[in-house]
Amino acid sequence: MAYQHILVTKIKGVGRIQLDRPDVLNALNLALMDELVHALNEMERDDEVGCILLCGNEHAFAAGADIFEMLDATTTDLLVQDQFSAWDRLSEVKKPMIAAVSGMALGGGCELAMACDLILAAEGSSFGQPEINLGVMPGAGGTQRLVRSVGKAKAMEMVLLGRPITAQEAYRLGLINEVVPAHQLEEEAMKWAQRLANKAPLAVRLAKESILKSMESTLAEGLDFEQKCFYLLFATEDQKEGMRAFVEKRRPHFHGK
Ligand code: CO8
Repeated sequence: MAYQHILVTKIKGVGRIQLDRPDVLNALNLALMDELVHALNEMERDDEVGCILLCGNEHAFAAGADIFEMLDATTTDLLVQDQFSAWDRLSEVKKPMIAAVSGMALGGGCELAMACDLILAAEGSSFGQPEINLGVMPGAGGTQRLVRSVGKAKAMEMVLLGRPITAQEAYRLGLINEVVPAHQLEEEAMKWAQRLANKAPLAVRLAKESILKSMESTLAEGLDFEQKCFYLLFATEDQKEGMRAFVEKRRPHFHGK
């Protein structure tokens, strides 16, 4: 597939997807979301990709869903277009995903970052859910994932008042993992991604699944799931390799088996 709204590259085990609609601050239109899902599906199937890195440009990660596309949409249009199936697919990605945010991550942009597993942000970037100012509300996780990260009070402030927060504030609140100088974002995000890509893929996959499970289960159910995943990993060659490498005092070489 020839992509028009994203740039896709593969660098040392990292599948990098750059949102590329710079003229509209990477507004997420239907075509871009389709391409994103297509690229993610390809990367899920690609054994050489151990981690997916999602980024925008220096001015914007993404300024939200494309308002021009939604302006005249009816409820029926939205139902027929089934836009949220693309977003649902994002939540199902098994490989780890890192968002590298520079500039604005607003509305669907903030929701896209939150659908990733780790978020690194450049100094000066901002996160927000301004949909209320358009007479609507977040629709792709902004009232659900956000509250789980920043708590009810701040989520209410961000969603009801549409007030964005800075990267530093997002870091203090636990929404993101690290704030770095803007000129170091790409390098730092790639370092994190490559580090992740070198871990045992099946252990990463099940650990990710287990952490996400905790958001939707009771503690007892979550602990049960975690234990089953732990047992499962003892069926992998990577478990033997990881522990053997430790006792032999050498670096492990994982193969995802
Ligand atoms: N959609 C379409 N175009 C956009 C968007 C957008 N979300 N944001 C910016 N643009 C365009 C502008 O129209 C402008 O285009 P042009 O140059 O042709 O006039 C260009 O990008 C640059 O924007 P500005 O001139 O406005 O740049 P500023 O630096 O002055 O302002 C802002 C930047 C503050 C980000 C401003 O552009 C803005 O407020 N944008 C809208 C942000 C917003 O409200 N986002 C939420 C959108 S709704 C949403 O995300 C719902 C998600 C639900 C899930 C989706 C599934 C359906």
